[in-house]
Amino acid sequence: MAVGIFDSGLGGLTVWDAVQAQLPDVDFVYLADSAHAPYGVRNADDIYDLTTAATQRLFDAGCDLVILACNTASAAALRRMQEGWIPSDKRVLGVFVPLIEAMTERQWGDNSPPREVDLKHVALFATPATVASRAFQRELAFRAIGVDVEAQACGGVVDAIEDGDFILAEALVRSHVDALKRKMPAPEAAILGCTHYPLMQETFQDALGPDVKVFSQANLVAHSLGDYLKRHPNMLGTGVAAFLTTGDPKKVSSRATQFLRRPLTFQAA
Ligand code: DGN
Repeated sequence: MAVGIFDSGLGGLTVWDAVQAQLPDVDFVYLADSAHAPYGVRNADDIYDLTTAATQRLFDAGCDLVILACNTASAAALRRMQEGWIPSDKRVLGVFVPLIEAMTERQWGDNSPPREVDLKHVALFATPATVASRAFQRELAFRAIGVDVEAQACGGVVDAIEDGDFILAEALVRSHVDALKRKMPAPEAAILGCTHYPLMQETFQDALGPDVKVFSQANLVAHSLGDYLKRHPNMLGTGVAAFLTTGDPKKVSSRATQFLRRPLTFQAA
């Protein structure tokens, strides 16, 4: 049994990278829906249709557990998928829960009423679709009260990263951080609410300043999956990974190799 990891493009590789480093005995199938990326500028129905199709592809590839390693898909599609689309013998997890658990220092299964947390001023950096969905704020409100979340839609950053143009990506990140600071001058913490952004984490931290705690999802998701697998040891395999794309495998392999700075070979999905 393999764990499926899905993203519209290459951003989910930051999650896969952290997960496989912490869990070397798990088999993975990674699917990049490169033919339809980026999702961040699409409407919610479109994102739902693409995300269910990609998840089904991962079920068909033998994955009983699929991680939507994409905030845009988690925000626009996961709740709707959980309302009856997911077969009872499969699990689909998003990337918000581990982040909110870390921010609020409480487990998801803890269903006590929302309570005050230490963080009061939080910046959220994400794609336009994730920001428009307000899904992060909605999920956070189930757990915490009194947190002021200021969201900044970071248009263009995913495209620049997917194109391998890190000079443009850095300039865009700095201008989005400046725009955020005009709305919230002194955030205590910042959330990188897009799985592409860990690749720009140093730039975010530098532009925000050393006192801002930056939460990035890759390690948090890995930690949370590790906990899950401790409870489901039957899901352990031999550490094999396959990489699929709906785009051009040659082009995607070369971008992915540049992205993670080690050779990765994608096949047609
Ligand atoms: N990595 C995706 C996310 O976390 O939202 C990017 C989505 C996109 O396609 N723009």
